[in-house]
Amino acid sequence: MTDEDSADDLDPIIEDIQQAIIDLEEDKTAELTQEAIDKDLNPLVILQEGLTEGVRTVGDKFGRGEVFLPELAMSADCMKAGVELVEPLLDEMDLGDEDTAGKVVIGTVDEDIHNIGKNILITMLKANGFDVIDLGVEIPNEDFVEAVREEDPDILGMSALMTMTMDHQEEVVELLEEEGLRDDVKVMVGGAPTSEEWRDEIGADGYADNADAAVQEAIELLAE
Ligand code: B12
Repeated sequence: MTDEDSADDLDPIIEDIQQAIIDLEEDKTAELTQEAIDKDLNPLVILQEGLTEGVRTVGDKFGRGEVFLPELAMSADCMKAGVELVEPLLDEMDLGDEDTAGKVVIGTVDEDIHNIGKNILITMLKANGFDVIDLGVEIPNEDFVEAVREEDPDILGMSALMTMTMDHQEEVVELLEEEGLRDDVKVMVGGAPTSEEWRDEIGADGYADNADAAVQEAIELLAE
């Protein structure tokens, strides 16, 4: 994203998109997202500042006990309705200058069903020339290790959206070490509770808090 897209001068429609999700209005979210697309706004801004901020606000309310699971599920539906419209544009975005072709195995960790962010990341990785194998959600630690052994990817990506599931990322890194596979693959972690500190603590190689930063990071890791 460029400086022009900074939070200070966001198009008001971006806030309207956030609000439509906070109000749990799926049709309105889709309509406003389409309007933003028609206005030629940067699809990453629509996605990150509009849709993602909206769904995270509902997530925060859920965390504070102000809304419950049905509302959380409705916010996910709103998000998906918007993502569906933005996704074809992400597909056309090529962020890197170089030939980035590398192989990525990615999945959401065990006991965790969140996949919206992972799927957006996959779309953007593919758009940037990566060959991506999506293991899906609730992937047992051993299956990540098995996939590294069988597919020999350049990068293993693990998504974890909950504090109670992020430990699986650490366990997979440990398992890779035990199996003598750790040096064969770069490990990237992501998802709401993760951070650069977490990456360092568990001995992973990469972390990013959104999909375009994740693609940049993947490109950099492959250049190492
Ligand atoms: C939507 C949502 C749901 C939907 C998920 C639908 C789906 N198909 O994914 C539904 C309603 C099903 C759901 C269920 C639950 N949820 Co929920 N959910 C959310 C919410 C609101 C948004 C997540 C999301 O889609 N964000 C939008 C995407 C675009 O952002 P993202 O996921 O962060 O992904 C981006 C980056 O993180 C990064 N990224 C993501 N993955 C990766 C991987 C790599 C390798 C890299 C580099 C980068 C990267 O790039 C992505 C794209 O930009 C979050 C709140 C939050 N703050 O995240 C709660 C949240 C994650 N959920 C939570 C909870 C508790 C649950 C439930 C346990 C609720 C329940 N009582 O049943 C269940 C989980 C069941 C399970 N076993 O997994 C809590 C977790 C609390 C905690 N600290 O652990 C949160 C934080 C809400 C809260 N504040 O309490 N949830």
